[in-house]
Amino acid sequence: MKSVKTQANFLLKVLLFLFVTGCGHQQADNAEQVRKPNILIIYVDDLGYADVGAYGAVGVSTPNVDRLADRGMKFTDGHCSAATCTPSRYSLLTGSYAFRNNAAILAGDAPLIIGENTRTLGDMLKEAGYRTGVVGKWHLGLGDGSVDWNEAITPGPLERGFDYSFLIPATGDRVPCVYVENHHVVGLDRNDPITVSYKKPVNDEPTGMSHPEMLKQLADKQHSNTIVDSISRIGYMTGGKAALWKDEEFPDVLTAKARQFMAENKDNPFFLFFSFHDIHVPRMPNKRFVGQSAMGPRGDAIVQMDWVTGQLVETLEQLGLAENTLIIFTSDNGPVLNDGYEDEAVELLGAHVPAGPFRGSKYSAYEAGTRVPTIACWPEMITPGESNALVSQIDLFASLARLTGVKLAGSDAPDSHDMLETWLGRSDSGREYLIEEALTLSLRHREWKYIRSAPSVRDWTKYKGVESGVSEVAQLFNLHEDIAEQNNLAGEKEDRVMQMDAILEAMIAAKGTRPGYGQEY
Ligand code: NG6
Ligand code: CA
Repeated sequence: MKSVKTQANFLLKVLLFLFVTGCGHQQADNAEQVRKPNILIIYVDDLGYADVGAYGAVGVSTPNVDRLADRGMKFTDGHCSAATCTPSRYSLLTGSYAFRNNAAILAGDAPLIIGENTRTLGDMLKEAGYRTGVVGKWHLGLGDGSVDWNEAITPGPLERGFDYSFLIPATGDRVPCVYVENHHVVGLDRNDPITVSYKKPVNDEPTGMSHPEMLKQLADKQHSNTIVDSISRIGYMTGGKAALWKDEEFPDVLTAKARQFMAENKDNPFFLFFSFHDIHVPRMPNKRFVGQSAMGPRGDAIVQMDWVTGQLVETLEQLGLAENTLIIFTSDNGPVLNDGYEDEAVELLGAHVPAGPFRGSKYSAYEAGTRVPTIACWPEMITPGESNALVSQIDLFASLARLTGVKLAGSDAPDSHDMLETWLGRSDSGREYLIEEALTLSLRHREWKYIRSAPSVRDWTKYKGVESGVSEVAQLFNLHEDIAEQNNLAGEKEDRVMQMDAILEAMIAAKGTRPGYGQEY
């Protein structure tokens, strides 16, 4: 039981906060009266629903993430917007469904896919007076189509709403394997320029294909191009030897950059998008974490991720910012075991079930593709609890706009709904409709899940052990009765299928679905 004093304090804060955030046009002026919270999005890569203790992990323990869940709102129906990385990140940062921009997994030399006239979460929070930074995996493309890694790399995050960036440009398994800080590759020797190609080898150095004996982990064909740090990657690169990263240093390098950003901005409200490489392949945890789980590299990468999460929270505590920082902890897509490297993720899984009670995985149209751990922790303002409301990362844009007193205009965040009350645990009502993007589109409507039929399944899903969820017939599930999507009701509920398909079509055809902009869904 909370003491009367704590309850009174809490009530006072809530009243003050409601006054600040809920008074329409008065917002901007009044917002000055209360210090805006710092906002830290902790974005894990490929983390499944039950890959952390708070959501049922058994093969690994995650005390730091669990502590966030204990102290915050834990959502059981929280979603990234797509079952792969680039589209989810695109939606998180733009509040727009990724299909509107054909956003799909990008090569490491792809141009920036966020257009010049698209306002990002960073832009919006800058307008609210925030200092904005992104540290970690980007995977939204860089440059304008002919990126030269030896010159200023632009446009990138700095041209899209961020004051600071320190990036793994694409993924850990894609070249170029160098960090990019603001506009430049870190530690580049001008006499050893970088060349990157996704089409053909750029030198005659060994590849994973030609020299598997040089590798720490064997890889499939797609991941068997240039070898960097004894790991073969997707794509070819040469040069930049002094700048090449070491995978095992990711946790320390990224944590240090995040710490520095937070410390430098401790007197401003700041927004930090901390974007993990963990637990994506190649899973190369630092030796401090090797053997810390029962599941080999995939589990050890989860332990590493948990440690970094703890470091971020500890930094906030040391800076005296922990109470007034809103932390959103979540993932960019569901779990996958075999994603191209032989790291025994399948063999050492034991009783651990990465997707929890849900069917599918990363890439899949079934729930596990997008239903991911989702925690909102803000000690000053959120009362700890659990919520079953349907929430999506796509709504963070509009929700944080209201939180910080920014009015969305015109085509900003076209699919983002203001769900602030739900994110803060003050309302139980979730999204009425939500599109889930995978190899096909699905529509959630309360307990209903409709998966649109699509013609073909890609071959790679088979060898990865991924259930794509794509079928040549429509699928309809009642998630209240059938959480594991086993019983396709499409045949017996044709009316509902037609209705949901029509709504999905209308949502696709609309220029947006945000209330006040486009067709409201
Ligand atoms: C795929 C890679 C996979 C991973 C993924 C991106 C295959 C055969 N290969 O092309 O290993 O890199 O892209 O993952 O699937 S994501 O989390 O960034 O979307
Ligand atoms: Ca991912």
